Amino acid sequence: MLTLFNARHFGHAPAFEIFRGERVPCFETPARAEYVREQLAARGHALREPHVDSRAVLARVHTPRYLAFLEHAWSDWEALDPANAQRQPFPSVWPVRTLRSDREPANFTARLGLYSMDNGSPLTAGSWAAAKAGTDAAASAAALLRAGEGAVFCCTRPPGHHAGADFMGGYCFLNPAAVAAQALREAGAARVAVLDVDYHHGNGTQSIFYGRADVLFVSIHGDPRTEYPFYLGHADETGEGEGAGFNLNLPLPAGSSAGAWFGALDAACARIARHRADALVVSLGLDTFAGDPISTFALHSDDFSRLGRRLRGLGLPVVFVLEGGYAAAELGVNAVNVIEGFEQG
Ligand code: SP5
Ligand code: ZN
Repeated sequence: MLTLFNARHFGHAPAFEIFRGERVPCFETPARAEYVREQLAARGHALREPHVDSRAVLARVHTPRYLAFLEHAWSDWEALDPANAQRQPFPSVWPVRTLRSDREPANFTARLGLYSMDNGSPLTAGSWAAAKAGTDAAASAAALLRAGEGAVFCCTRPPGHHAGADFMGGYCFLNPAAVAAQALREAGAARVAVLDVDYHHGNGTQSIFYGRADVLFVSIHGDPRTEYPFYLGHADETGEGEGAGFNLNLPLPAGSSAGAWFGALDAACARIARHRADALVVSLGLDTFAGDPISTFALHSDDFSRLGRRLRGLGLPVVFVLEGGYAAAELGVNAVNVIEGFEQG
């Protein structure tokens, strides 16, 4: 399968994240994309560089003030204190209920909190460039589908599906899956479906399209009562306004088996078929793998081939976007199993 590789991903290499108040090594590492690249090369898949600048479509997915903040966040941070070049900024204050989010404070940490849903998304000097190259890959994939390509895989990091119109979170800064869906719409697809198979609910993507009927969002994920991102992803979230009926959440209890997961996939595929979509975007998180260090589902490597085959059965052009998956050494095999399962149909 034609793969767009985000070569800027390496610039996003945070030194640590915060877990239970302690500094721990990041789960979301550069090695992840490198394992996928190695496996793609070993199994004969061609890699290309993204060729489309996503700037225009990016501004229709994310807000201008969030994009301006993110693009300049690192230089603003460094300008506060030269020693900050060696420090990772983390938010410590957030505008929760009753506090105002319409006014952007001048204080850097207050701005970081305004634009963050958690303190789990470490920002580094190269984060903007890496995330932007990821949305460039997504826009490029949409252009390739318009030109007649049947499927394109975006091998990119950091991931994106937790990033909303104006916030980062869950290791995500910009949302390439949302950019791919929006770019496909602008390239002439009347209806697009987004299927999110990451272990975690794609709260950012859901929120971006929640009021729209042209982009259906379907997600299979760990029940938010116990699993991140906790505050979105319930079955009663079905869309609002014109988007009513165009959001389908299929939460599964932590610890669910592969059998239960593929049952939910059948329901997801039935809803996508009913949408009569012209194209599909798959948020391809592989943290449903039994060996994932932060998740609790039980898919094995051959289940990912089965996932690819099942998606091919929809008969749609597809943009695959890499999302989560933290068993890094197995990530390449699992991702390429989806790709080849799809190709072999
Ligand atoms: C894209 C994506 O998969 N983001 C996931 C973000 C999850 N952030 C919360 C991580 C909390 C780690 N919990 C570890 C529990 C180990 N028992
Ligand atoms: Zn995830």
